Amino acid sequence: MHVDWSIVNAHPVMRRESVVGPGDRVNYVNLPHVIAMVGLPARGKTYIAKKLTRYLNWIGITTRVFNVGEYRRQATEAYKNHEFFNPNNREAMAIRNKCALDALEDMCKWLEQDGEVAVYDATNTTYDRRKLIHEIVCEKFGAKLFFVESTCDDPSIIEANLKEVKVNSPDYRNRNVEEALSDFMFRIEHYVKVYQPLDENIESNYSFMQVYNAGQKVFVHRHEGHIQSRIVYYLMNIHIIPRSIYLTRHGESEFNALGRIGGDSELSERGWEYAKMLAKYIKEQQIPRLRIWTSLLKRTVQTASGIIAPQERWKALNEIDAGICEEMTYEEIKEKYPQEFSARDSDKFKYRYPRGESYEDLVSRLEPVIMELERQENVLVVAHQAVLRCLLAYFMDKNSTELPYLKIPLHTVLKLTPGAYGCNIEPVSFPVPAAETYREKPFMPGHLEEIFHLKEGKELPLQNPDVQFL
Ligand code: BKS
Ligand code: F6P
Repeated sequence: MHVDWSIVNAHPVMRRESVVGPGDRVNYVNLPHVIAMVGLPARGKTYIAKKLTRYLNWIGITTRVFNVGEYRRQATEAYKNHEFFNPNNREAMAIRNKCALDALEDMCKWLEQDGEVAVYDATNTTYDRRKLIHEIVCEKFGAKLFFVESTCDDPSIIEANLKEVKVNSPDYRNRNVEEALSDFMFRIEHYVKVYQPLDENIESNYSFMQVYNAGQKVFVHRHEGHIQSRIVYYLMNIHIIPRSIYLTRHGESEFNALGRIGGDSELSERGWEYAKMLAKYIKEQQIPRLRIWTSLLKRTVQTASGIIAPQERWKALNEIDAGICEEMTYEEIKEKYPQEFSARDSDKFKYRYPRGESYEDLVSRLEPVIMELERQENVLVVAHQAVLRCLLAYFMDKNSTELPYLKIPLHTVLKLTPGAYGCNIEPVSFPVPAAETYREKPFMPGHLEEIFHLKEGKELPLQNPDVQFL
């Protein structure tokens, strides 16, 4: 196959000057990484690629998927049938090879500019193909390469995959389910004929991991460095058992009503009202093996106190530490520390309260919570506004600019149900009024809206029950 080597003449080793200031997050990625998927169709490669990418972006590593199937759909007319994937179809093979190389080229270009990790989502099922990837990615481009192979012989998992994602593929837009399934089975057969699983003897110099039956067994060969071990650890912890994760803030606290941030106040009367309704709702739902997680603060413990289910307390779920601004209103912060107040508006994700935390700090503190949530089945997390923004950003794939402004109203449960390629979110609002604690990003840093001007003892206005979750 002809390869245009000019695309891969950059030297990423030399290009990255990392300047780390005090309090900056350490940059774990000094060489760009390529994660190349391996496996037959319908083995969850795209699932792993997307999910892993969402995780790495959330922990602050700039990651992107390059899906060769999408290149193929761009490069060809509407898909006809599995004959396109017949290895003896020379015309189609030329198109497929070109798409594979185009995606590799774009991937290297992206890694050269701003990317840290690229996930190369294709079948990559032959020794030759992996050798080519290794030559381009490692020898020519100088990036690190890690193959992730998914093998699966559990018919029920494969069937779930075919029915959840393959029949909905753009390739089968105008086909019925039976046609799509039968064509896809033939498509898999074309790959089975030429499939060469990763081999620790033949490909002994590659770094790779193999996952059998969605994590029943894992094999790791020559893994190298921090990122690769994080990836192995992450993939060892995920599962595909259907479940839901319920997120809620505590009921309205005394401080919420007064517009004060942080602290450890008790629930207000309305907060207790919510706690009762929440317990009733959870009881009615009859969620199997439900576990309840709260923070160590009184307001979350009180909110969960009426729920009959095993409970765990996590210090990691405590609200963002506002340092010298703890227990103040936004108005007081603006008066006492005007520069701090507007600095926070300028970069809310990175801004760290003096002697306190930033949202970025929160994400690191919550990483073990996310990992444990991945391991669990049904869980209700009772936590706080800033903490839940971080958790929701992980599940809904929101970036660090959107994250600190996500809307998490009081007295609302967000029911998250993981699907094939992302989470479904269903807000459940409860008819108990509560203070409006949401402050939008102002048009000018440091500007404080009228509703937050609270004279002695005055309370915050109430949330508008109609426009709660957007
Ligand atoms: C819809 N899926 O191993 Cl660590 C349904 N299908 C199922 N074989 C999937 C994806 C979308 C996910 C996995 C998998 C699969 C067939 C598979 C999977 C693979 C590895 C890991 C976790 C899940
Ligand atoms: O106002 C309630 C609260 O949970 C405070 O304890 C916390 O400091 C704040 O929300 C976080 O929200 P924001 O980052 O928007 O100030």
